[in-house]
Amino acid sequence: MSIVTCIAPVNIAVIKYWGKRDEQLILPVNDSISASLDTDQLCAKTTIMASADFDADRIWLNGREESINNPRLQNCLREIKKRAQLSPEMENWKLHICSKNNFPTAAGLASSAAGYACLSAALAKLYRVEGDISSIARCGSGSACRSVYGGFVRWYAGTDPNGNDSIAKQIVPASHWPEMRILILVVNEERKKTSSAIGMKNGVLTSELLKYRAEHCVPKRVEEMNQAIMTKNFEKFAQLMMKDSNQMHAVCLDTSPPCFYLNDVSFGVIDLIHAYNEASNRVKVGYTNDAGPNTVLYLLEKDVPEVLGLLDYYFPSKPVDNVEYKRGNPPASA
Ligand code: 2P0
Repeated sequence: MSIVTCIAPVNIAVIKYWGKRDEQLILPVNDSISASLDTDQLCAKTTIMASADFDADRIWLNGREESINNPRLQNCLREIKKRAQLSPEMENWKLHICSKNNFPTAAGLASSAAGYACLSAALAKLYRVEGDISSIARCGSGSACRSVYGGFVRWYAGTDPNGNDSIAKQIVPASHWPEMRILILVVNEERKKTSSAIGMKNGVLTSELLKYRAEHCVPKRVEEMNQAIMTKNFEKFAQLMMKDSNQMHAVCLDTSPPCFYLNDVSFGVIDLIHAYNEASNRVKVGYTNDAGPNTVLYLLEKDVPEVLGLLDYYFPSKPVDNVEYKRGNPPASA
């Protein structure tokens, strides 16, 4: 029997992926950029056992058996086998796949990104596939291709209809900007009403703003963000991130039917951050929202105590099931 284990990080986009140019191949309409969180805090862990003695392929997610016929999972398996030099032994393998997240579902983080990145890395190790595996992770979930790398990562949309150039590359490792901190504010633990896949699909079909954003806004913004990261220009970084997050949610409103991911608390946090930055006469904190109400803050380590105090004053927290609450100790660092 062959056994491999891998871990992969959660990533939080600072320039958002929103919209596919090809639903089947999971090819995006625009480039995106994210930071991967430290894997010692938030990650997916996947173990794969391969043996000719198993009766069938099987998969367990967080201890529960799921269908192995999930089309996205099958896409990853097919892609890896296409790239592998299959030995006669490998040809006969059946796989038992166990994947676990070390973060609570209550944190509202997309588990599919870390999960599919991890699955792809583990499959690559098992089948001895070398080279970039971000395109394999992408076949599972678009944002998963960014979780293949640590630090700041850019997913290039590419132009090839087959998606050969739609891959992720690391911009810089986390060590480039060690002062960067990420706070995840758990506003609501409920599952979102509209999945991001449906929200994006409806957006591509109905939103003119989505098309405008992809063609006229993101290409320039993504270059500026790249530069802000390279030069560690926090103010520029935060401004671009906030603008891009708000534009993604404007696209969601411009979609028919519209998708509402933010709630009153998310808007309250956004208002507070703008008021705080204005009172500070500089941009000390940036925020971003994915397809849900939980707001993610990016800030520098030296500003963490003050910002936590501010949040505690305006949004006194109540204990959340399963969430380890670390006051004065940021939950994640890039
Ligand atoms: C992102 N999101 O860039 C954006 C911002 C959510 C908001 O990528 O259909 O789960 O699997 O490709 O990757 C969530 O979308 O969608 C996402 P699929 P995915 O992080």
